[in-house]
Amino acid sequence: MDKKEVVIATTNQGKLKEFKRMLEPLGFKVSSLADEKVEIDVEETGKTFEENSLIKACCIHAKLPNKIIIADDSGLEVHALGGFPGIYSARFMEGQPYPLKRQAIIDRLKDKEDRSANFTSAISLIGFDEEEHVFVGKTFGFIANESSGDSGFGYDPIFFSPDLQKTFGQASPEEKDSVSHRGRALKQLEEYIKAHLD
Ligand code: ITT
Repeated sequence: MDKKEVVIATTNQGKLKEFKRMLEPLGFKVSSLADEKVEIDVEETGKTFEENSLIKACCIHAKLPNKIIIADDSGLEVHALGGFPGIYSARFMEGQPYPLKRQAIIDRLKDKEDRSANFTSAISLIGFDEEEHVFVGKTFGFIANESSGDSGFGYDPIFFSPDLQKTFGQASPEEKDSVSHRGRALKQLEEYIKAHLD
């Protein structure tokens, strides 16, 4: 098995784009569920990012047992809202467009002083060796008063990153990857893979 050929178990095109642009320059051959002709709706029954990430990776690994699977479960945690939407970031106001979902978060913070938030990404790796692995990355910031920028996806335009001094929506792909939750989790995955290539 080529240990640098991986399948990204996501239906989220924003995530897929980020995985491709971070992994391909490192010499990985990245394929999507569409490339592998896998169509499956995985039910996220876990209570944490780590659990849901492993559920997704395991489900896809059952369909593609000879492949290395990478899955991501991630979300925005707003501290004044007790970590909401968290693992429900995709399911919150499901079916509504992101501009409305972003505005709903801003509205919920109307009377709150604390606008701090973080993104978390739990990335699973299954099929690389005998073990199941989960790598967790976080990035801290604040919920802006309004959406800015149209780069990235999801909640990026309302997430102000103090590291970048702009929202993720205003950041270039390279800037976002250098400080993002997904970039940080992926760094750990990359280090694990590099240390275990035989
Ligand atoms: P898959 O399960 O198929 O991977 P999904 O979008 O349903 O796709 P999640 O359950 O992990 O995935 O939900 C993640 C949500 O968290 C995502 O849809 C966004 O709303 C938000 N999110 C995660 N990472 C983000 C990022 O880098 N920028 C903006 N929003 C992000």
